[in-house]
Amino acid sequence: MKPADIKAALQEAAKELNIDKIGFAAADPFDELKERLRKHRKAGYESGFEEPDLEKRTDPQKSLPGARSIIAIALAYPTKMDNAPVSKPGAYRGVFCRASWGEDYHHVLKRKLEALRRKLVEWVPDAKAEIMVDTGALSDRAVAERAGIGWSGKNTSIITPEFGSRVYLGEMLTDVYLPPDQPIENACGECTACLDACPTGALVGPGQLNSQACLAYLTQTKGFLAEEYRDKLGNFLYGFETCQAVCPYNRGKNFTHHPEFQPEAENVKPLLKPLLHMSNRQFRQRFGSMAGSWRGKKPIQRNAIIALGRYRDRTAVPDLVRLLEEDPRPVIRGTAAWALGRIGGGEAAEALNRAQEVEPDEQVAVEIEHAIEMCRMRETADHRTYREA
Ligand code: B12
Ligand code: SF4
Repeated sequence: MKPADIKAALQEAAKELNIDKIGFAAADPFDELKERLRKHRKAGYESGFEEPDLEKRTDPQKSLPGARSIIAIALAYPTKMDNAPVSKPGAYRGVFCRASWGEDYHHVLKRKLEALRRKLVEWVPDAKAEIMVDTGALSDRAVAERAGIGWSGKNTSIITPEFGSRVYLGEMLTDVYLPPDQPIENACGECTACLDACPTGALVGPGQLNSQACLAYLTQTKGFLAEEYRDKLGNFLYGFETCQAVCPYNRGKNFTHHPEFQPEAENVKPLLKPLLHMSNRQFRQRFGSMAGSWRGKKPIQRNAIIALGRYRDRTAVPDLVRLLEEDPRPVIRGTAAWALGRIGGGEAAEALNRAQEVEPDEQVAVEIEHAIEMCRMRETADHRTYREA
């Protein structure tokens, strides 16, 4: 088969496989990206989740010697949920970002790419191919950009004219030559909605993200969340969305044609309190098939505690006291102390005072001290309001 015919056949196969976009790029080195990545690293903007070897990140030959083409795909995911459960006092809920709705996208995209690989091998029996979705060495966005899937937005996401930026990306490197597509023009124009809306200023410039300040990243860390970010997290348990939510290219978009990405409402918007005492097994059973489970239960529980503190949910005090007194993980005890300080009241204050006597961990002890101070300030404020009323 001629290269153009193989390409056309792959495009046809992609339609049958319910792949929303397919694009083709040359497997040349990503020299411009390499320079950007160097600067990104030097500035301390990396998240640590990226492939560390910049040669591997930018030279497809390192992943597949002899690579000539890259086949890039994109799948759109939904943004709206039918019958979303409502968060209410005493029964507050957290949320997983939309990129974690339904089945883990890594599996879904890999299955589609495997099916494309099987087709390719039918037509070119000795074809070599290497599939990547998120965890591969290459920058999925740089590949998608070169293959004409979308442009690289000021929020750093790939934006497709048809589906906006709520698309997952994946690619297949191959040693088969396939005629490349052209990149599409950047259509952000004068808009700066994402830069203006980012609550932490993590978007330090158009297309440049300081991951260390990005709430999407911070929801995934396992240590203490710096206090300055706790109020900005809202009720997010995993990932964050503001720079996508405000983008005009996402307005009104909701694609529901991939049954795999349909969310299980109770799992993507779970009640917060029951999350606090889950065993590892319960966590895996309930959340294990979602992309948002990859860092384990600790960050999710820490974020749930923060959300309860922010909601000032008094009904959560007994659960938080139990964590403060019994949980073996300092991050969980310390964050529970913060939440108790936020909620305040006699029961919280007494538990904090008791914990102060016995807490062995230095960082947790500092959190407890701050929390006691918060309780005092709250009490004084409440008294003042009472006297003035
Ligand atoms: C590390 C990582 C993160 C980190 C860092 C993100 C970042 N912007 O760098 C954190 C944890 C914060 C994160 C968050 C999210 N992520 Co993420 N993440 C990745 C991962 C594994 C590597 C990205 C990376 O290397 N970043 C370093 C930067 C420098 O490289 P890059 O983003 O690839 O580079 C592009 C642009 O940033 C731009 N660029 C870079 N430097 C510069 C400099 C200038 C001057 C300019 C103009 C442009 C520019 O050019 C590159 C080509 O487009 C990729 C998967 C992969 N293997 O590529 C997924 C990936 C980027 N993530 C994805 C998703 C869905 C998300 C979230 C939406 C999830 C969520 N809701 O929380 C958020 C979005 C936050 C955001 N604005 O990026 C998708 C993006 C899909 C899309 N449409 O773009 C990817 C591709 C996974 C996938 N296969 O679908 N992610
Ligand atoms: S919000 Fe505006 S500037 Fe940001 S990515 Fe979307 S169109 Fe581009």
